[in-house]
Amino acid sequence: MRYQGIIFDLDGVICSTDEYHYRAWKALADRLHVPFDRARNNLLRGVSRLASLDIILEKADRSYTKEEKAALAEEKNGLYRRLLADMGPDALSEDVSSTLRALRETDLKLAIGSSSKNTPFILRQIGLEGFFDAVADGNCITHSKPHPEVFLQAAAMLGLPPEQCLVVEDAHAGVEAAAAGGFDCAAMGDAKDDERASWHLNAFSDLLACL
Ligand code: B16
Ligand code: MG
Repeated sequence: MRYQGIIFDLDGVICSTDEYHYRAWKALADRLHVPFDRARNNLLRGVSRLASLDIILEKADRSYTKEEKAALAEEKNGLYRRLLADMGPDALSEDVSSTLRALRETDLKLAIGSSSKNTPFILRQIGLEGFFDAVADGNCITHSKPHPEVFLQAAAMLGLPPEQCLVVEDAHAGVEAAAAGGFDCAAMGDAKDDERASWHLNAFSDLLACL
């Protein structure tokens, strides 16, 4: 096999929680009368919660204090977690579920590398708690994507050097992070055509052909 390990982004790769992020940010932006649409939402993929809020507030007609921003980020997270609470194992597509099962049958080590602080909650909701060999997420990093920290941590937890791991990403910030860390990247979704990626996936299961 070409790789010894795979590091998966979570939102937009394993599950479609990217849609819930959009709905929660949209509700907040509407309340603040700040223009926000799906194109702008794509700028937030892989970016931390507070950095995402800063991008949204670039279109605001006034400035916000640090305290106000903290409260707004908390408000969005409350909306988002309410959507997550209604999500169950059926949120995992058949394509993702069967591919993960096939990968688990190989010797490959599997990890999550996500900017999200909600990663443990999401993995529990979709029935993948304990499935991965390592989970690096927003709770254990100081620099969010496009910084490579989360992927470097995941690789270290797997005991593998970056060049032996493949990162799977749906965000341009994530593809950039993978490249900065010395990882090969398989890009899908919004980032599918990113030229910094080694592989371009139309479907999650296309991953099996990259190994
Ligand atoms: P949270 P990923 C990222 O997850 C999302 O793509 C991004 O939209 C979000 O702002 C970030 O997590 C932080 O999420 O507010 O739950 O801590 O794509 O890196 O799995
Ligand atoms: Mg993502």
